Amino acid sequence: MTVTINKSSVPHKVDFATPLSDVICHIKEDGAVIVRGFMDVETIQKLQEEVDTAVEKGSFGPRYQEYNEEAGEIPKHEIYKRGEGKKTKHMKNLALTSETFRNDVLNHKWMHAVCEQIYGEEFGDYWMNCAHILHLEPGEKAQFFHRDTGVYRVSDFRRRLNDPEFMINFLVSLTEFREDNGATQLIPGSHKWDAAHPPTFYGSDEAVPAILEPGDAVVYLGSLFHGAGENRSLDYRRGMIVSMHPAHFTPMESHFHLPKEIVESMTPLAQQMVGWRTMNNQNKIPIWQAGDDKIEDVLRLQHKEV
Ligand code: AKG
Repeated sequence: MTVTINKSSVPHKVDFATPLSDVICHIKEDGAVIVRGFMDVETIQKLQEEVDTAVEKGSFGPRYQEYNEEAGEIPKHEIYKRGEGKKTKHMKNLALTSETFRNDVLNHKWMHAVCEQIYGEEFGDYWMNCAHILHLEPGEKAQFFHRDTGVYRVSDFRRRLNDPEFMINFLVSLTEFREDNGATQLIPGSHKWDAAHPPTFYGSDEAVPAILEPGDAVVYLGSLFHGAGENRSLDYRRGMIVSMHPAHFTPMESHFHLPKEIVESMTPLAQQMVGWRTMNNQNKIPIWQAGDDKIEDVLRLQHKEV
């Protein structure tokens, strides 16, 4: 199904005074909304200072460039095949790196009010799927259009128009987002499309850039086709995405509380069963990672020999 959109009016722009019911209507109808002043400029400045060194040190492009292609190690899914460009850095580990992220972002009242509306009735609690800094250097090409929910096969079984949403993303601008510096391109209404792929992977007449001042945010559904734009400017473009999904996608029992020495007496398979190891989805996309690394590597986890 395709939906005709008046490009001049979407995504709608709202602020904290806009009734939440209107905000939710825009998100459900268009798949996205822009909120002005999601964070104030001083807080954005502080966040920038906290993450700057880590972004500087971070590597460009997707991590799978380090994998052995001949051994079939490269994730096959479109998101990873086309993934991040060579002039893009996605910096993870925000809860470790940034006090502002821990204190301000994760407690953001409006963000939680939106999540509560999207998930509360259908799923109960929700939690963070991931959060990254999205940094584009000058000269970066446009990213391909994709759905962030593509990581999870189960999202293909949702009936697009009726079923509850599995992911909502808050992409906050840390610099200006302009048409010429790689503002995220969104295809409004595409969360309702049945297609698993966009009609074209790059460039679309139906796409609109999310133009943002530092501190604004574009809130979009994980099922909306979107991609970073081309950065034709002389400066970097930087944003921060916070992705939320239902707590439903979680085992009933957690094993964080197990003493490490008990976990280390277990086989790798048994460790994985209690959530102490990073896993892969069917396309070898790593899930349940520690930043960009495997949990077992970061924890230097020993295991029982098999
Ligand atoms: C992604 O990497 O999945 C994105 O959608 C990035 C969007 C952006 O950086 O504007």
